[in-house]
Amino acid sequence: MTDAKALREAFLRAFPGEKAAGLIRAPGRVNLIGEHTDYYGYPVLPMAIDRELLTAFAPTPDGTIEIANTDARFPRRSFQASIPLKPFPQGDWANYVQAAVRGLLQEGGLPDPARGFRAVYSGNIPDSAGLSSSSALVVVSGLVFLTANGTPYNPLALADLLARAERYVGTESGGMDQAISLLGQPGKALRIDFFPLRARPVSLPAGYTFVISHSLVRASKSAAARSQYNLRVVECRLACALAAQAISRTIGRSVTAERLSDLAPEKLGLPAGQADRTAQEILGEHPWSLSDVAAALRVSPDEANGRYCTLRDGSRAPEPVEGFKLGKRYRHVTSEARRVEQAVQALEQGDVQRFGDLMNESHASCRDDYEVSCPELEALVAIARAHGALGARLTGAGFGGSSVNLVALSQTNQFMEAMKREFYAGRIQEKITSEVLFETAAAGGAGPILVEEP
Ligand code: NG1
Repeated sequence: MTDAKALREAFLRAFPGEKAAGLIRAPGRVNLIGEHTDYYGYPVLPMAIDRELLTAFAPTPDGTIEIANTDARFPRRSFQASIPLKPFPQGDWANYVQAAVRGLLQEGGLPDPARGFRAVYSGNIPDSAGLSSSSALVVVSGLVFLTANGTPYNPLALADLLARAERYVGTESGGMDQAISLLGQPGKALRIDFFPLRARPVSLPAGYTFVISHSLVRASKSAAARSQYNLRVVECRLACALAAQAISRTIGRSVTAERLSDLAPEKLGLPAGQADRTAQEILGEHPWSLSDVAAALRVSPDEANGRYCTLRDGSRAPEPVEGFKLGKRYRHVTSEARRVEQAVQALEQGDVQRFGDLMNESHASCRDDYEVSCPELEALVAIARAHGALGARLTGAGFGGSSVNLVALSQTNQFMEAMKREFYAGRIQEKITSEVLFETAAAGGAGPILVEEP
């Protein structure tokens, strides 16, 4: 249910005698290209989608935050708009609301304690699908909290703040999702750059559409997918330290790099390819143990563990049995960053086939070098390409979730039928719904959709 009238009624049922003061929406997103690049400071190219999370809310003067959801899987919760906030058990939906509230109390200039709110949430973004339902929840909650306190905001600064805020939930994520949810533009993708956050609209080709298809493997950020995601972040921190050391040696001056994008040739003032070759040479193709990395960096394994493997919550990412695959991870991130540049160029030149080819190359790199695909996603992209998709790739963090397919508008129906027949029919008994297979259009960013008299 994302109908505004129905949501106002749901608010009345959840909070009898009270009337919603306003409605706010935040869209999900699909990332077209630039996967696992945001947390290293490299660009991404997502678009906001016409699936959204909607909330009806009213401020509370006493700082109480009380939230309900029209989806029965998400139980009613309440807490106070004041630090410290006691988190709910891991995986609880209210933790995402708390993340926004905590972020704004700590960095957003809101008084502590602040005014709270009562809110009913309702949405149609499939969850655990790589479509950022979690960030839509953080963004919409942040906007409700700001509105309840009458605090104005700058969307770019807010996107930055909410990206940091969402990390409280436990993923060492980048800033793509919150930015696109807040800044999305109808009919456009956004090229988003980080450190500092910037966004530039890129027109999408007329006569084509994006179809999203779920692999039926849930990519839940509260489970195994989260530790895999965090492990990739750690691997790239290790790759970055080793590469910076090797590049410093080669060019005879010390290079400090906080993230892989600090080693981009234009930042180092080096000819294209030189730093990359040095990095690739030191990282090699072999897996690394933590003690190998520590020895190469001339620090103790304990120090390397503390410095590079520590996650935001203070825990340490465990060393994988098969070792850290640093060369492969580095190659994915740097080649994907180049593909984003080329993809933007292709779109600007109206070269749709080139854009599709880059989507396919991105998928191969996510599968072979970053190792975030799975058999179901492989089956999906193969079927998609065999039935007319110009480009088909996993989208979002991977490990399940969805793929995104670039399809000519004239072939959409045929394409969807083929996907139903060849992928879904053998896997789901019930009706194949628009939860798992749907065409989407680029939507506008989050904001109020209606303000009623309080
Ligand atoms: P998903 O899991 O698709 O919402 C995650 C990260 C992004 C980005 C992508 C991979 C969160 C909230 N978001 O997106 O920042 O790193 O993976 O490109 O974890």
